[in-house]
Amino acid sequence: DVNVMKDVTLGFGQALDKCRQESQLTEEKMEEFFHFWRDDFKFEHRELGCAIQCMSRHYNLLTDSSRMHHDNTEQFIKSFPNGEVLARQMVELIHSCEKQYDHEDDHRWRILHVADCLKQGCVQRGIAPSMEMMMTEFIMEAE
Ligand code: B8M
Repeated sequence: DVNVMKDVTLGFGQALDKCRQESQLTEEKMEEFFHFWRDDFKFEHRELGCAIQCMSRHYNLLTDSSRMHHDNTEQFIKSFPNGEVLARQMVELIHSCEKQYDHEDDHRWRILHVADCLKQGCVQRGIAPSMEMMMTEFIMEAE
């Protein structure tokens, strides 16, 4: 549900600061990770693919071939409140997105397309958090 995705996004987003430098993702290209859920967010900077790769590695969610590590990703999602309700669905969604872009040899571009595909899949399934929810929670956590 949307609350689970909100928590997973904020948890995953914690790694953005660590990954900014190595990915060269400037604040202009992405201020905070939760902007991912904005309606008008554009998946066009390879630097974002670099950042997501770095962030996924930080949580040990990638295999040696820079594909999703299924078990670790399932456990990661389950580590959030009610995560068990979405974990399998998310892993399946990400995997189907990966298959769609398997021809892309550049890991960063592929990961960027997979992230876009994941977002669209979440929107279709009604589990995408609204920007209002994301911002409210983000501000509450900062206080
Ligand atoms: C891994 C679940 C994190 C969900 C957090 C919200 C959005 C994050 C997008 C990252 C997309 C992960 C794509 C990595 C797949 C590599 O082929």
